[in-house]
Amino acid sequence: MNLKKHFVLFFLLTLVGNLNAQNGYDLWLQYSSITDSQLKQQYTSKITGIQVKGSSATLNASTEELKNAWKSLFDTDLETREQGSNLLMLATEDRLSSELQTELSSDLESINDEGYIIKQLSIDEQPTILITAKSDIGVLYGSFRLLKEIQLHKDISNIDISDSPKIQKRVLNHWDNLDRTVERGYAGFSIWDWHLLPELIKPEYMDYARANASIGINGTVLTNVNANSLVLTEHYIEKVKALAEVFRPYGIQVYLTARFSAPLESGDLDTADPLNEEVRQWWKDKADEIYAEIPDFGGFLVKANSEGQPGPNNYGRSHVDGANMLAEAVAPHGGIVMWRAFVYSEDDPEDRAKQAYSEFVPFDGQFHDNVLVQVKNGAIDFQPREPFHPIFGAMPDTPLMMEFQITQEYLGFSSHLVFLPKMFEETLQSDTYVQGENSSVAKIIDGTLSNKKLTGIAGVANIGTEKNWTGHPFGQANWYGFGRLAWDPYLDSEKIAEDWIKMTFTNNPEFVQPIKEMLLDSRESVVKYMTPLGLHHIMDTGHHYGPGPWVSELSRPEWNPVYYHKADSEGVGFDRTKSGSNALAQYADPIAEKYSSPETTPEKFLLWFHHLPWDYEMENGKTLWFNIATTYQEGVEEVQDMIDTWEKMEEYVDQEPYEKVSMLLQIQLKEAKWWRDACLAYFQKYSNMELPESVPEPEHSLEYYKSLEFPFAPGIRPSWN
Ligand code: BDP
Repeated sequence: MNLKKHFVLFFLLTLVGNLNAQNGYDLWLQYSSITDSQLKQQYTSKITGIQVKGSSATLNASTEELKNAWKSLFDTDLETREQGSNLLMLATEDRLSSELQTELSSDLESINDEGYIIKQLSIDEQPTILITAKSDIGVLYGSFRLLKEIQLHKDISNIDISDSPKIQKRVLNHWDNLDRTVERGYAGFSIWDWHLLPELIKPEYMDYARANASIGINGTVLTNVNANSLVLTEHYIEKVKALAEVFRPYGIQVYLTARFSAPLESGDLDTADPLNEEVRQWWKDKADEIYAEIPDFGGFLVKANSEGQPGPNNYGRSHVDGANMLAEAVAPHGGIVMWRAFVYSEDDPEDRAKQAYSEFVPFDGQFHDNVLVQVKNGAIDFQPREPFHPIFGAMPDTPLMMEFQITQEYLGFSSHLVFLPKMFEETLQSDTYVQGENSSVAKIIDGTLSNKKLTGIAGVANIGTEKNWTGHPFGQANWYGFGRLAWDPYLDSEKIAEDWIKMTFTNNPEFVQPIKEMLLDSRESVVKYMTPLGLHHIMDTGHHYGPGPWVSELSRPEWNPVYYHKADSEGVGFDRTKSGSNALAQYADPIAEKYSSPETTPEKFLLWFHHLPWDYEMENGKTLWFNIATTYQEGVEEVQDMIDTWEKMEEYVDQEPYEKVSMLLQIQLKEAKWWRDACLAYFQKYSNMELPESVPEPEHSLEYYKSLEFPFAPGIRPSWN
């Protein structure tokens, strides 16, 4: 190639690289060029080439990742070499010499099948950095970890890291429909281009897999929980297979949602009764058919008898009957069933917060070994703040899988900057007290509290066809943070924030410090301007965009916000103590006891558990009304603080994300004010009290806020099947 051509190519490649950096496509895998000469010298002298023992698609993926990253970080090639000093060696444990295996025996014992060791050693008297593991996937995870250390500018001179995931099934749940709409999706359409699969394999599929593997996610449910049985037909299984093949080298298993009435809808049978032999056989045959094409298929996720979805109850059977039937179908192939506990009924007058517990807890111990019961973090529905779901801890003989929502259905869609790992951490670290102190939700999820073999965690994805995957550039942090917590549910959200900022933007402390604080505070701000002091589910109905505390006329009582706040001239809040629904009794002591009185209930959960008079005196000596109003106001002011912080950051960020975030923050401010004004205008009707001086009068009348309609708000349920 002549010099001129070479130059043009190089220029184009750099341009493409930069464009990706600017539009956010590369996520936290930016591999930004390390210009500090000392740092660069440290890395490039410690690692002068790569040696790979063995070969497999996963090892190739690891090598490719390292080589591409090297080029981008250091603008040099990481060449494959068979011998020499200062090599990076990739090898699974069985390919190590017996001396090395002995030397590393205690390290190797400390990791599990997906774990890894990264260690500076002398191999054949040559200084070497070794990445080893029990499996190829462990080596891939180790490769990403090494790259993370470099992206964080860590010293690797005496590197010695070993790590393993604490939870087995670390899964994204896509609520993606076959027509490519995404239920509760705010980042464009579904990335799965079903129509053009299996032939057209988009580069995004591989980059999706890389991104997930880099944070340890090892499963993806491709389809919406409000499922369409078509995905189980031969035509679609072929498409699913094509995706599975792209994901396989990255250790990602595919799962599908199973519509319970599929045997009926396929036209094969006239019932879906789980105790009917033909139905049981139908599912076995279906599982065999899928596994014949996709031998590492993960299994099924099921939403049954919930919000109109069909299920075993339609035939007078129980959730156990339904789940175990499917479990038997996938068991011979090593598959699992994730059976959701998100159930509540319009005909049941019982407090919605109690229903899932009442229905599922009696089934404890009755599910087959390959069933995980998937439970949302809170008992209502992915609210900005909820106490942990009381099922956690109440089913010690059943593996429970956590379900978080990464997509921001109830937290401002993709226009609000909210760092969710802070919220996930709050749930995971909550003490359930079911076996005395230190019985955290994390310990239930990772199986250590009651010795569970099968463990899992799911996050409802916020990914779509937007160039930067998540719409809001900071939405990426929520995907990233979910993955990190799925790997280690004890991780500090501050650490997650810091790593993400550095890998995505820059290591410059002038940027990292203020932005980290902004992220960590952002979750509390959204709680303040949407649902302070334990209020919940007062979003406008259907799309859940904006405030709608006045909505009262929907046919299902528990779909109306008035059901949840119960504001009247006497006061506000849901009495879940003995004098009310007694949902509190579903929690262990000392929670049940402590929260039974408003004085000893944490103020963040006050109106979740108590209906209190507007002039109830709070800890600060002011009335409840005063505190509601000033908290809304604080929320608004904190968004203004975020804007002030961001404005100082222009020099550290590329223009495109800088401007996008600036504009989105303005939307967030406008909507925070809307929340404050609409909610206070509404609640004031009942409190009949003046607004505190520090809180401005609502900009418009209550009638105005009530009249707003958003028929085309994104993410709305397009169809239920
Ligand atoms: C609710 C969503 C709805 C989901 C449901 C679920 O509004 O779109 O189908 O959760 O989790 O929050 O099944």
